[in-house]
Amino acid sequence: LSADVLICGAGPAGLVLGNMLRAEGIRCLIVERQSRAHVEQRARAGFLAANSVRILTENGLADGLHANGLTHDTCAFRGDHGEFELKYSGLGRGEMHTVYPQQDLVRDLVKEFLDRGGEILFSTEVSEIDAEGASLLLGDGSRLTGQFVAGCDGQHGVSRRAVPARVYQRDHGISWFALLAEAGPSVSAVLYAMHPNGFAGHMARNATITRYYLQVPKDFDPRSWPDERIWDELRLRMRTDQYGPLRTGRFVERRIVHMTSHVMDPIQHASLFLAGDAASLISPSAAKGANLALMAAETLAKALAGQINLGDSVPLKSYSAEVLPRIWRAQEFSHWMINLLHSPSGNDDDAVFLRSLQRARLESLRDSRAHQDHFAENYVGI
Ligand code: RFL
Repeated sequence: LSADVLICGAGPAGLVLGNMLRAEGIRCLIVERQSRAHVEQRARAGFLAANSVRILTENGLADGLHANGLTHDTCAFRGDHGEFELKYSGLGRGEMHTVYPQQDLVRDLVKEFLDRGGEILFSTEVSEIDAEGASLLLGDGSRLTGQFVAGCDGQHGVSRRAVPARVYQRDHGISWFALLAEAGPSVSAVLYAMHPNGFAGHMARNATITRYYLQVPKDFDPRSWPDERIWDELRLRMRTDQYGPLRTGRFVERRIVHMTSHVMDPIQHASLFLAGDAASLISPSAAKGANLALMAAETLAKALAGQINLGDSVPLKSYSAEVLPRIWRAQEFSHWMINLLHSPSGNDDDAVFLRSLQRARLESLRDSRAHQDHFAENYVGI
């Protein structure tokens, strides 16, 4: 086995990078801890920004997405202020989302990478990365060496440890109970509901699957509530008595997602370059993670191709400086969304103060066209 670029991790970042490198004739090998079946079934993201759709389309990776993805362009905010909708395809840069489940995208990308002559070692764990030597130490003690290594192994991977960087992180102190229900959409918009019990979200995936979120205490046990208890809480927070019922169905996924963010700086060291959740973890409040992963993968692929095929070292040297400002823009918006969607309960001055700010923020978004344009640009943009 030999390759110019060794890629650790077959998520969206590693697979887009691998496909783009193969299109440039660069030999690359992906090492993935999980089995092929596992990565092709792992439900996570769904909302792809216009920039992600562009990257996939320009690189011949969007056939499945164009055939089966659904465009989405409206979000709604519901609370004791009432309800308002923002049709963001008519705001800001006029962009929309394409909803395409991450596991379907991963399945398409794996197939295409193999068709392009790439190699993937599935069910193979990387236990250590040597950034200076451009090599991966595998779980069985063997070693793979290339010219460059791409760390695309997500938030719990090993590549982050091989970069001597500062890590800026923040625990937002908020947890979401993330659910996937076998139920069609109850409203056509992405719905953000604010309630004294906490935030609730509704994001349709397709005609039969809907993602729901419920803000819960940090130590919440996802098995502690029977289905009916969950539906009751969703109905209450989404004020269905006022706005109409929810379509219900079996929950096929229940997991807890803690709102944490981290950014490494720099995201490169010697021959190792990080992309995706390995470089920065973003809270899912604004659905940016997979989109940032694709943005970094595209930038890195071009930089590596420039170096390997043309001997141009400039883009690779400035990879970190190129990508980090875009990561921070997304982090800033995500952080703003967290403050928009969550507020403390209770009646002490501090809680009432923060709830009043939340309300003012919502009213500004409801009433100001300039604010709506700014929101739309950041909500769909990367
Ligand atoms: P991934 O997808 O985690 O892939 C990393 C891969 O590396 C493998 N790996 C290793 N392989 C070998 N050796 C090791 N030592 C390894 N350690 C790890 C893993 O098995 C895995 O296959 O990272 P990548 O490519 O950076 O992609 C990031 C995205 O997956 C992530 O940001 C998004 O899923 C976040 N996210 C969302 N992003 C969006 O853009 N839009 C959304 O609507 C959205 N919804 C979500 C989300 C994330 C969620 N969860 C589960 C946190 C909804 C949820 C509930």
